[in-house]
Amino acid sequence: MRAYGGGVVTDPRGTVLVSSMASDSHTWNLVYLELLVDELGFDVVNLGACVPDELLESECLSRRPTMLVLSSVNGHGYQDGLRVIQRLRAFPELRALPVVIGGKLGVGGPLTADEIAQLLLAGFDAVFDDQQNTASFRRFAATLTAGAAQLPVRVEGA
Ligand code: B12
Repeated sequence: MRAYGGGVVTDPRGTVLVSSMASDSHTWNLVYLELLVDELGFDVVNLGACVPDELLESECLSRRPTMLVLSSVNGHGYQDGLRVIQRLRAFPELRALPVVIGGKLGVGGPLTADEIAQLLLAGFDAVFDDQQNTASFRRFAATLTAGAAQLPVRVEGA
């Protein structure tokens, strides 16, 4: 719950999950993102560092967040991200969930255009490699509506 100019609003823009992935133990990137997302008016649940894929999946399924923000800075974000997004998108309930990834995603400096395209093709809605400032992330977050990710999803074969 937070106060806005005299009024009190409960869960105004929904909950955003902020998380690292299994291989990454860095934490200040997550603290930074938690503050940034909070400033944008969302409630934030920060899952922390070295989050196993299974925990990420169960948290998304149980909390049904407005967005999942993945951060990685150890250089393995590209590989971790490809694996994680394919696992998440395999759940029909999570196919429409906005999922973004950012940080220092490759071991050789910024990702190539081809690598970014692979992440998008695998299911990410946006990729924020370190060359960008936060303006593009803020613009993306501004387009989100609480509950949008919970619209009914067509289950193939149903
Ligand atoms: C502190 C630190 C550590 C600490 C972490 C302690 C902790 N509790 O966090 C320790 C010593 C544990 C560590 C370990 C390692 N580290 Co380290 N570490 C750093 C260091 C010095 C600072 C990181 C930091 O806290 N920055 C402050 C936070 C606020 O900023 P940030 O992490 O840069 O994130 C910013 C952006 O990336 C962006 N961002 C991040 N995520 C996202 C997500 C979205 C959606 C958006 C929009 C933006 C965004 O926003 C943030 C603010 O601008 C950096 C070097 C540096 N000066 O940056 C190396 C660095 C990240 N580490 C590095 C490496 C290689 C490692 C190790 C692999 C070293 C090793 N051989 O063991 C291990 C990996 C451990 C693991 N399993 O992950 C490399 C990664 C290189 C790469 N990506 O190719 C770096 C860059 C050092 C370097 N120049 O080589 N590290």
